[in-house]
Amino acid sequence: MNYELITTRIEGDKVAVITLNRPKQLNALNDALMDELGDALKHFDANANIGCMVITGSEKAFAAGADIGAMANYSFVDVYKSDYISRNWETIRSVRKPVIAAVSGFALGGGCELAMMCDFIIAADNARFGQPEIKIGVIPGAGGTQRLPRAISKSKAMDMALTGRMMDAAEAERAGLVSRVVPLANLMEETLAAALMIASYSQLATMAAKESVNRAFESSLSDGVMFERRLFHALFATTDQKEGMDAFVNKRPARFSNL
Ligand code: DAK
Repeated sequence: MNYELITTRIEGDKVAVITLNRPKQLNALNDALMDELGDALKHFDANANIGCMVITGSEKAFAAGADIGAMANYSFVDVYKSDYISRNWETIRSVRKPVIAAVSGFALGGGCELAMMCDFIIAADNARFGQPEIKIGVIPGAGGTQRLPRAISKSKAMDMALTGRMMDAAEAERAGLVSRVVPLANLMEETLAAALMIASYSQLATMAAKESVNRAFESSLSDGVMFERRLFHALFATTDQKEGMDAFVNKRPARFSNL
């Protein structure tokens, strides 16, 4: 896979790591980068060996937002008629395998929104999150005003979107935006440990867990619980359920086949 604005690698046969790679622009997200990211995500999602993906950036920036220079001269007609960058930004939402964001440095604007589109965020202690679009005369455009209030409450989301201030890693963890904060030096080690653990389980179960948690944001509690119940029932039709439970009963490690 030949990319110019991202790099990819496989860890432990089962985890794909995608690194955003526009360091001089603090990984500002342009159309070409989002095309490459979408392509890599689709490729790894379709790879039967891969059980989990990680998206990361540099120590200084996960991503400092959508590329402001590229957007600066667009008119309403340009962005509305072309459905400005919805096409490649939405790809991550169609990925069925778990995706972890490993965030160090700035995750601002579209960078914060990209991290929130991942299934969970592990943050380095130098991470800083924000939706500063208000400072450049616009508002978040990739779900920031919708995912932030779900993640951190209306009050904090309003504070972030209206003042454009940044939130440090400790505040992000307190607010529930990130699942854990780790020292910068340990970010990849801790993220890979989590990703390898996820990838060691049955892909059928991890995909079902992801689908079911995501349903919580789209349905009533009773509909969501019913959705979960049916997926839970369905997993009893899999070889991996028999293997996982037999392994537990017989005190041996499970060997999942994704069947
Ligand atoms: N775009 C383009 N270039 C950027 C950039 C960005 N978002 N952020 C930083 N850079 C560039 C800087 O211009 C600078 O380039 P040179 O001058 O060296 O050529 C280089 O990266 C280093 O930046 P600084 O010199 O500014 O570095 P500092 O450490 O002093 O400051 C900073 C770091 C992150 C605080 C600062 O760079 C900054 O405030 N950056 C802008 C952050 C921002 O406003 N982000 C939000 C952008 S709007 C949508 C999807 C997404 C979006 C909209 C719609 N759809 C699907 C429809 C998203 C919109 C946004 O994200």
